[in-house]
Amino acid sequence: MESHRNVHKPLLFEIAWEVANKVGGIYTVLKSKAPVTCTEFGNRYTMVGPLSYKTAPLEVETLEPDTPELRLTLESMKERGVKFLYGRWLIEGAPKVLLFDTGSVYHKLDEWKGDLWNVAGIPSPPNDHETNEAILFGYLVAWFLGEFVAHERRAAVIAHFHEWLAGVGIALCRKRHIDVTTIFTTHATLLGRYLCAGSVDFYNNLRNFDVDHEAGKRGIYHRYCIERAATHCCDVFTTVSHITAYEAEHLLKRKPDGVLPNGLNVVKFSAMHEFQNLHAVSKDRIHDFVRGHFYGHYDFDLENTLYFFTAGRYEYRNKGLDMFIESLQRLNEKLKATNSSTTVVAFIVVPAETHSFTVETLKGQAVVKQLKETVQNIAQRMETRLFEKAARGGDVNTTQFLTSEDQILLKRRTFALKRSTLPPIVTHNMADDSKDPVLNQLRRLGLFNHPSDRVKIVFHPEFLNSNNPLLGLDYEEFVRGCHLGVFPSYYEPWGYTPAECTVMGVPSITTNLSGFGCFMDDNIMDSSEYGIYIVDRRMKSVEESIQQLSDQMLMFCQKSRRQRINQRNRTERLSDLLDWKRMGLEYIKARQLALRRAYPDSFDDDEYRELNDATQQRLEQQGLHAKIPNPRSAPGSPRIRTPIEGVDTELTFAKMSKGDRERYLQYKMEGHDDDEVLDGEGLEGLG
Ligand code: G6P
Ligand code: 1S3
Repeated sequence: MESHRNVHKPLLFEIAWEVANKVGGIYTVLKSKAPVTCTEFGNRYTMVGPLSYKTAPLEVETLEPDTPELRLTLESMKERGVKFLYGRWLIEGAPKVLLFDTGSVYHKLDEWKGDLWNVAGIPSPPNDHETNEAILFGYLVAWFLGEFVAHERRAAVIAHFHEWLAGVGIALCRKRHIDVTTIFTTHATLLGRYLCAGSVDFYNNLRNFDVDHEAGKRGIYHRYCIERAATHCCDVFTTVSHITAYEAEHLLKRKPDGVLPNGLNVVKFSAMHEFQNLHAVSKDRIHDFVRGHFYGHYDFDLENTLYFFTAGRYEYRNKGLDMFIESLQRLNEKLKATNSSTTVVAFIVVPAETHSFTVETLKGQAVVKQLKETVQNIAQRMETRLFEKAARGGDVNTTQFLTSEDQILLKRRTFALKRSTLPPIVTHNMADDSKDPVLNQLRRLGLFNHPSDRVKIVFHPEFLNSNNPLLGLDYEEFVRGCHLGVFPSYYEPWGYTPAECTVMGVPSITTNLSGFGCFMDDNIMDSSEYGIYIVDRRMKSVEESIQQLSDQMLMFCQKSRRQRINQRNRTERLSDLLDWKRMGLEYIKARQLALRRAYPDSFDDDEYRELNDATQQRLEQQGLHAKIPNPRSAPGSPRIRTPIEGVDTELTFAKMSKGDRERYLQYKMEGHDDDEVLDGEGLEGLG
C-alpha cells in the first residue's frame, strides 16, 4: 500500500445498498447520519449506492461531477456502458451520491461471477437475484474506486461499506490492491438472523455452531461467503452493538475492531413541551380511527384508553411479535380480573402481503364520518334557529331546536352503527389469511375484540403514510400519538424503533437482546425510570419473559395521566444520548484506525495517539463519564432549566458550548435533577 497520501484530509465514500433506496434500518442510518458526516467532510464525502429508477428521481437532484478525478473516472465508465446518476441526495446535509445502474452491466454477470470464484473462491448459484445484484454492485464499486484512485493521487481514500450486500467490493479492493482503506460495518449477520428465526437456542450456542454447515443447510452458503470475505478483507471491521459484535466474532470468525452504535438526527423543538402537544394532537387523530373501527362496540372511554404499538419488518419471532401477542393476552386477563376501566388498543404495524383494506374496516370509518357530518349539520341548523330566536328577544326553549326531521336523521345514522360482528382484528384482506402467524396466534389466544376484552387488537399489515384512508397519519405522527412502543425482539442488532420512540418522548419496551436495549442499560442506572423498559430475554425462560413483559405493560396501565406526562418528559431528555453528534464520534474513531492501518507511515505514533485521545475526549464530553443516575424528583421539562452558574440553560444539551456541557454533566453527576428546583412546576404538559 502506498504511504504518501494525505491522511489529514481524506476523501470518504460510504457504500451501501440502501443509499437513497429505502429497504430497512440502514437507510435510516445513512440518512440521519448525513448531516454530521457532511459537516465533517463537506465536499470530500460521497455515498455510493444502486440506482433505483423508481425512487432516485424523487430523491436525488442531478449534478455534474465537481472534480477532474471524478469526471475522468465517470466518463471512462460511461464510455464502457455503465449507467449512473451523480447528484445531491435531497435530505438534510444534502450529501453527494453516486448511484450505479446494475442493469446496465447485467451482460457482465457471468464473467464477474466466474472471476469472483477464481479470485475469492466465492460461489454464486444462478437464481439468487439478490446475490446477483450484490455481485454487479460490488464489481461496479471496485471498478469505480480502482479508476478513481488512479486519477486522485494525493488524498487518502476511505471506503466505508455497510452490510453483506455491499461486501463484494471489499474483497475486490483487497485482491486488486486498490489503494484505499476499507471499513466494513455489518448491521446483522446473515446466519444470526436465520438461526434466530428458527427454533434454536441461539445465544447459548453461539460458540458451537458449525457455521458452514448451518449456512449450507439454509441455502445461504454463498451469501455467507460474501459476508465472511468482507469481514476478513476489510482493514477495519465494525458492527452496531456489543451483542452483535459477540455474535460476529463467533459466526464470522473475526472480533470487530469497534462498535458503531446507530444514532439519530435529533431535532429539538424551540417551544417547550411542543412534543407533548404533538402527542395530544396525534392521539386525537388515532381516537378518530378508533371510533370508526370499533363502531357498534365503542363502549369504552377514550379518556381512559392507552395506545400500545409494535412496528417493523414482519419477522415474527425475531421482532418478538410472538411474545407481544402472548403478553397482550396475559394483560387482557389481568385487566379483566381487576375490573379495570382502562382499555388498551394494541396496534401491530408490520407489512405483509394483502389485497387492500377490508370492506368492514372502511365501512367503520365511513359510518362514523357520516354521523359526525350529520351532527355538525344539525348543530349548525340549531345554532341558526337559536340565534334567530334569541335575537328577536323571544323565550328560548331549547327542546324546540331539534326538529323532528333532524331527530329522524340522527336515528338513521345511529342505526347504521349497529353491527352483528365484532370489530375486526385486522384491517386488510390478507393474501394468506389462514397461514398468517400473527392472525393465527391471535385466534389461538382468542383475542377477538370482544366487548369484555380490555385489550383490543388492530393488526395493520401495511406501513403507515398520511394518505392512508384509515389512520391518515405518517409513522412519526402515529408514534407520537401512542403511549407505549413495545419491541420484545429476540434478534435485533440495534433496533431503531425504540430509539425513535425515545427521541419523540414516547416510552418503550425493548429487550436485553437488542443493541439499543443493551446500550441504554449500559448508560443509565435504571432505564425504566426514564421510560425505557427492558425485558430480560437472555437469562429468563420464555415463560418468565412473557410474564415480565405483561407485568411491565400492566404497570404502565396503572400510571396516572400526570405520571405518563412526567415520564414522557424524562424519556425525551435521553435524546441527546442518541444524537449523531455523539454517536458519530465512534465513526471518526473507526476512520482514524482505518487510515492508521492502511497508511502506518503517514502518522507518527504521538500524532496518532493525540488524534485518538482528542476523539475520545470529545466522546466523553458529548456523553457521560458514568451512568445516568435515577431522577431524584418528578421531572417536568425536557429542557435543562436548572440554573447552573455560568451555563446558558436556555439551550438544549446538544447546542451548549463544550464548557457548558462539562459543567452541566458535572452537575448531573453530582446527582442533581434538572427539574428539582422546579418543584410544583413539574405539571407542565398536563392538559
Ligand atoms: C400532553 C398534552 C396534554 C394532555 C396529555 C395527555 O401532555 O400536552 O394536554 O393532557 O398529553 O396525556 P395522555 O398520556 O393521557 O395521552
Ligand atoms: C438491521 O436492520 P434489521 O431490522 O434487519 O439494521 C438496523 C440498522 O443498523 C438495525 O437497527 C436492526 O437491528 C438490524 O435488523
